[in-house]
Amino acid sequence: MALRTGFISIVGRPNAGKSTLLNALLGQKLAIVTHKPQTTRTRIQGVLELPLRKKAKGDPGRAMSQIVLVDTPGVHKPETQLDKRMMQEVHDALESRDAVLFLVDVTHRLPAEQATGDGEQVQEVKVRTLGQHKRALSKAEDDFALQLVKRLDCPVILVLNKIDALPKSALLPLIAHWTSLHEFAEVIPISAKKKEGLELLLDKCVALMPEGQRYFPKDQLTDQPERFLVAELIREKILMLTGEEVPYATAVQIERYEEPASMKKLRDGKLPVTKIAAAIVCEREGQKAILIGNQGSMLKKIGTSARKDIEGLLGTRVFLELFVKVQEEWRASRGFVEDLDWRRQLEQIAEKQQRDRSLAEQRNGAAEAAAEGDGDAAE
Ligand SMILES: Nc1nc2c(ncn2[C@@H]2O[C@H](COP(=O)(O)OP(=O)(O)OP(=O)(O)O)[C@@H](O)[C@H]2O)c(=O)[nH]1
Ligand SMILES: [Mg+2]
Repeated sequence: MALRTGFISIVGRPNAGKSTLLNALLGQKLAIVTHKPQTTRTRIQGVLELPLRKKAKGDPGRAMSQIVLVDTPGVHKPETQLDKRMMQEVHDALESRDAVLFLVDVTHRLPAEQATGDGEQVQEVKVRTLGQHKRALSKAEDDFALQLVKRLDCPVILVLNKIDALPKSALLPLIAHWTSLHEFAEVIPISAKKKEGLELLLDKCVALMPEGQRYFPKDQLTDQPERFLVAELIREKILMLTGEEVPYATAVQIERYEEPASMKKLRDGKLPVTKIAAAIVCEREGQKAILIGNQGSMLKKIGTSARKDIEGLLGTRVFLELFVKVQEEWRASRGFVEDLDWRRQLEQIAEKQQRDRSLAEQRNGAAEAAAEGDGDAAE
């Protein structure tokens, strides 16, 4: 059987479990995951190599394949420049793809609570009204996300996620509901967290891929350089450790990234060291105070837990230096938001390296010319 290759974008509302699914399919943590919505801000590509599974009794087999999975930010109505950038990332991921996984969090549509007795009536009515309001909001957000996939001309698989948190009897009405709204290529219930239903999902994905050549070398996991994965790990800790507006008003920029010259252990048996300095950018002095914490306690917590994860990722020891900067209303600044994009930062790093190289060449050239001049004078 020939190799099947293609791009599959994972889209859905914030918090649906898109990044959890990407990590589960890859068997490695590539995207950060938190319980807060709008965790992912850029599209993240993960390269999945699947070996051939031969036909057997009751198993049609599976072709050898390379699937490029693309995790995206949650679909939401944009308010700030940052939101617009996030939605642009979703649109970009939908441009170049062979199939799409539309991920739905099944726990969003649990039936309304039932009133239990006279004594609790007032309380129940209140709760129910709030529930109804939430559900109306939720429906508007579902519709908004669905509109995006309705426009696509590629197969869309409906992936009902978090079935571990739903009574089995609630699944069928949900499937009926969603399939009445759109003609999906397949409907697959899964639990990304518990890794249930993933093999079936992969079988369906591979079947939809065209035959072709690999897009990435066999052993490449992602197109995202380590320094940006590091920035994301720091942002994950901020999302987990701070509340209210702070996580949303925060960005992380790597200011210095020095890899060890060799990955060999040092003479004292210790692992080599990667030196990293990162700026945590927030919008207000109040947020800065929260991020630093009492006598630097919060910054220390963020640093310690991020460092552990980064050491695991890089396989070296890590010296991590964090500082907090205020950049007022950065989320409203198009230029700043664009500068945060790692693809753009990579370009800037490459341009700087090119400038440094030409400067060095010019300097060398001038030094050689001066040396030749000296030589001429001496002759
Ligand atoms: N119970 C349960 N929880 C899940 C499952 N998949 C994801 N979650 C949880 O849902 C929350 C959101 O997961 P993410 O993977 O960050 O969701 P996302 O869709 O990437 O979210 P954004 O990046 O904000 O759009 C986390 O708390 C996950 O642990 C699942 O299968 N079952
Ligand atoms: Mg995510």
